[in-house]
Formats: sequence, C-alpha cells, structure tokens
Amino acid sequence: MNNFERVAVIGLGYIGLPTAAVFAENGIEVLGVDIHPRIVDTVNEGRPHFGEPNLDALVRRVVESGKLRASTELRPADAFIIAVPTPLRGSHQAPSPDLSYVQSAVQSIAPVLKGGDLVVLESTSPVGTTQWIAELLAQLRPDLTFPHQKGELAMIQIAHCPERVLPGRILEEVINNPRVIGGLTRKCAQRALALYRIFARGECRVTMARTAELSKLTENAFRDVNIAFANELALVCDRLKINPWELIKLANLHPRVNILQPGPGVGGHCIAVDPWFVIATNPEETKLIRAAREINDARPEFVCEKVRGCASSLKNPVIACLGLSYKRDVDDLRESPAVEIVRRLAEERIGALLVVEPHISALPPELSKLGLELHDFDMAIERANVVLLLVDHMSFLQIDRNLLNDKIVIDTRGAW
Ligand code: SAJ
Repeated sequence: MNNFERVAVIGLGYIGLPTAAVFAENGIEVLGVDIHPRIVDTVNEGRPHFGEPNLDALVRRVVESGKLRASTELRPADAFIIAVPTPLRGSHQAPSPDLSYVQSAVQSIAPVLKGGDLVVLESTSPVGTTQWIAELLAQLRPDLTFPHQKGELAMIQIAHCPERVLPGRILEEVINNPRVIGGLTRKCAQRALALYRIFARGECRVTMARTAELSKLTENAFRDVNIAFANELALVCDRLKINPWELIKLANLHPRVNILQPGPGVGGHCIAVDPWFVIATNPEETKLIRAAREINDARPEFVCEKVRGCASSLKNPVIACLGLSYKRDVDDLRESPAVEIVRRLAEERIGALLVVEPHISALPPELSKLGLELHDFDMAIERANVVLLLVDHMSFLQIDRNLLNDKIVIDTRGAW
C-alpha cells in the first residue's frame, strides 16, 4: 500500500525540480512535467534551468542514472505532486488568488489516475484548496471515489504538504526542514507521510489539510507582520532623529525581544504575497495582517521621498543605485522593492541613475525601456554624488568607506 515506485512532479520550478531530483536520488522513478518545452529539454540534458547551490550536480546524476526524466505530458504514477505557481490577481482592495495553474495540473492528472493513487498539493494555497482539488477530480472521474465522498474508504488519497525552503539553501532545507503534512482524512495524511519519508530527514507532523494550508500562510504572514513592526519603528525614528538599527539592536538585548530589520520594503514571491491569501478569504478578521502589508508596501515611496529630498539640493544629481534583487546575495528580482524604487526614480527623471547589480547580466525590460543601463560598482561610486544602498550584498559591504566621504549616502539597510 505504501510502496511508491513511480512519482510524477507537476511543475519543474524552484520547488518542483529539487523535489523531483531528491526523490530520484532515493531510487524512485520520477517523471517531471512542465508546460514549457525549454525547461523539459534543459532538465533532460541533465541541467537545472535556474541557479541554486548543488542542484547542478544532483540533476546531472539523476538524469544520467535514468531515474529522473522530464516531459510535457503526464503518465500514470503512484503519487502526483503539484508544485505549480499560485500567483495573486486583482487589486489589494479585492485580492484574489489565481488557482488556474493548479486547476490545469488537476485536469492533467484526472485521465491517468487509478485506484490507490496519492495526489499531493505542494503549492502555497488558500484554505480549502485541497478539498477543492478532491471535488474537481470527483467531477472528472466519477468512476473513482474521493476522501470528501467516502472518507477513509476512498480509492484516492489527497493531501497538502507545503514547501518551506529558503531560496539559496533549497536542497539542504528540502531534506532537513520539519514538514507539515495535512490530509483530507487521516489515511491521506499517513500515505503522504510515507511518501515524504522517502527523503525527508526533518520531523514530519501530520494534521488536517486545512490546518496545513493555513500553517504555511501563517508562517509568512508572521514574518511580514514582524518586518512591518520594524518598518514602523523606522518611521518613528526618522521623525525623532534616532538611528533605528541601533535602537533595535539595543531593544533586542532584552532576552524575550527579537525585532527584525527595517528596510526598503518586502520582496520575493512569498512573504509579500502569501498574507494576501489569508486577507482575501477573511477580510474582516485580518486588520493587523493587512496593515502590515500596507506598511511594508509603503516603504519604496518612503525611500523615494528621501532621494527626492537629497536630489533637490544638488544641481546635477548623479545617483548610484546599489542592488536590485529582493534580498542580499541572490539574483532574484521578483517583487523586489529595489526595482520599484529605481523605476519610480527613473520615471520622475530625478537625475542620472547609475544602476549596479552584480548578480545579473542584463536589466529587466521594465528598467531598460526607461533608458537605464547596468554599471560597474567602482565607476558608479566614483561618478555619483548620491549613493543609494538598496540591497546589502556582501560585495557592497566591503567598500572602502573613504570613497563615500564627499557623497550623500542613503543606506536603506543600515548596512554601512
Ligand atoms: N526583510 C526585511 N527585514 C528583515 C528580514 C527580511 O526587510 O528583517 C525582507 C528581505 O529583504 C526580503 C523579504 O523581506 O525583501 C523576504 O526575505 P526573507 O529572506 O525573509 O524570506 P524569503 O521570501 O526569501 O523566504 C521565505 C521564507 N519564509 C520564512 O522565513 C517564514 C522561507 O522559509 C519560505 O519557504 C519562503 O518564504 C516561501 O517559499 O514561502
């Protein structure tokens, strides 16, 4: 019953590909499915299509050993793992999670599903999505029975097992992090537990699917609220002319206080997005979570206002904008507040902008179409009269401070 010989992973992105590879490394025959032929071809050549430490060697090994194959088409398997994007649509007044990729994945699973199979949703999703998958599959396959119809006696088991890995440490964390495994029934959870036990070394806690769904959203909302607290303190400090980073360091000397860091805003595809999944379905109950989102979303404008203030005192402002990624030492620009700040400054033609981002080789189109170019760090520092530090990349922190002596410095990360 708990034997899994073949596992299919649908969606070969940041989560799906590493997950497929670690199953394959543990002897499972894995089919990775993606709608993009380019991704499928790259994986079949034994290469990941994005940068992540140690993933290259692992993907090469499991493709060479024949354990991992990629395709645009799904085939029968014993377990199906859905790891597709769940973006946010609509305005912040009416946020609405887009489940269309999950729906397409479910539609591709339905024709190949057979009694005894397990379906696992890994994608971050609003509460109720796992149950919705069961209902969709029941409509598409009336010949099979599902947990919401037959409980423990259902022919198909369905569970939610959210990923919790940190980009940059995905492989290590996918194997070692604790996992929350939520089943539509107890049997669903036990079967999913048996699946993840194949590679997971961290503690695996079993619960109901709805609790697992909210648990993942809660983790990222917790972090967002706590960053918003730091950003609100930074506003208070700005008015009172107190250094917020020093203040927080001092307050954190208290053994039960642990305040996070203020910054130019919250980026990435998780923390800035997931809280909206809770707000969308519970608008009345989520005043704090919404306020936190709004405080963090207002940070780029706060930074722009600082830059405007400095630029207005100069005849020819030349502004070195250091960093574009959403956090230090990654090349990921998704939802990055730094990109938003640079775009606004460029649109307002506030001065000459010298953009520096050592982790990318070309600017994203939204910036290049504004006439911006990537610049070398040393040259940008030399030419600038305003230095705007947006990301605390290690390479920026090693700068000789004497080079900043005659410049206006705006350090949004408290790094210098
Ligand atoms: N940030 C601050 N101040 C801080 C900490 C972070 O402004 O004190 C900003 C960062 O600069 C960045 C954003 O917040 O723009 C998020 O960065 P992060 O490193 O905190 O998190 P992510 O988005 O890279 O990864 C998160 C992780 N979630 C948690 O820590 C609760 C990870 O475990 C999740 O798996 C991932 O989201 C996800 O997939 O949801």
